[in-house]
Amino acid sequence: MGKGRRQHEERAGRIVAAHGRRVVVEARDGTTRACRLFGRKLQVVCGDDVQWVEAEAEGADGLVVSAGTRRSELARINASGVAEVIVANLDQLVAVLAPVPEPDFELCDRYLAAAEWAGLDAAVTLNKSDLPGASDPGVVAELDTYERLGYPAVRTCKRPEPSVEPLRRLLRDRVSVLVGQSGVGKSSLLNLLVPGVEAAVQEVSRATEEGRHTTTASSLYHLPGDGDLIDSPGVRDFAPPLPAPRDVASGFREVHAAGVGCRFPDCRHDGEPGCAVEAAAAEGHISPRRLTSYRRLLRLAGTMEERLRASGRLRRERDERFRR
Ligand SMILES: Nc1nc2c(ncn2[C@@H]2O[C@H](COP(=O)(O)OP(=O)(O)OP(=O)(O)O)[C@@H](O)[C@H]2O)c(=O)[nH]1
Ligand SMILES: [Zn+2]
Repeated sequence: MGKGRRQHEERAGRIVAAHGRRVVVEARDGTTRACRLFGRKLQVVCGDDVQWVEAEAEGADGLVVSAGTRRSELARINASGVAEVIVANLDQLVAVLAPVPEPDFELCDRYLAAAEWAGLDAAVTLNKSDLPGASDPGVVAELDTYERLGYPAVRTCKRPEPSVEPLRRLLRDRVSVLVGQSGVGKSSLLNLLVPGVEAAVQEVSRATEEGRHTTTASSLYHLPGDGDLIDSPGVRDFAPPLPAPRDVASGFREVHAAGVGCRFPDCRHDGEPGCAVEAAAAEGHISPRRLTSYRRLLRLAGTMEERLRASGRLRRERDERFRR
């Protein structure tokens, strides 16, 4: 600490690891401290900008005293079925697909929609590009569809020679997460992108006092060059909360764009007369598979809304959050 600096001077920092109320703060000078949160009301997640002070607190070296306004939030549905924010100040979501396990494009659509609802950039990577299934015409066609919608689509693999450069370029200068179904190779990609990540994970476990083999903390890793990756078991294959049915379309770029031409302003693009989305699909401008994905999510959102209404939990705030 500099000479004459007051012990309790507030300093700016960023949450680079969080496990409940045990966090690691990175100060502006790049040094990190295990910290606790001041007061019961304060809640932070990985990626939050915070103010902190040096202080001995429950074995930690500092106290986080306040959190700044977030430019974005990524939420998931937790085990109790409630939406909770898991990452703050994210720029980009990268959906990871692979030929094996069989690619779940509907899940990929849902992640891309979650990115749209949260106001994030999104991209797709087909990992395990060394496997023959990576050039399957069906897979190639789906990647083309994503590219035409404006989502960058790259290919990566860890074998026979690691190839992650195209993905690295996408991650430059941004804070990103890698998401996707189990087994597509997210951990393998993280290991290739962040040298020494295993040591970093152990360091976080120590700082947040987790068991070494039960790491559930989320962590922010700096990429060589510029850019950051946030990773945690709760983020990798998170279930994105759904907005109210009328807002689902804003998660599908092509449906949202075509929807301005529908006869009814509140058209849900689900069989209504004069639906411009239906017409665009019939003319081949919208992928039938994407439209099916949209409609499945629309129905799911309807079911969720009814369930929430029945339990009296439907709140206006939730609707506001997804409105664009
Ligand atoms: N052929 C091939 N196999 C890969 C590649 N990347 C990962 N794998 C294999 O795929 C399997 C799953 O990889 P992981 O990195 O554990 O996948 P994950 O997405 O992190 O899986 P979860 O931890 O279950 O979420 C492992 O057996 C890897 O060795 C690749 O580029 N090519
Ligand atoms: Zn319509």
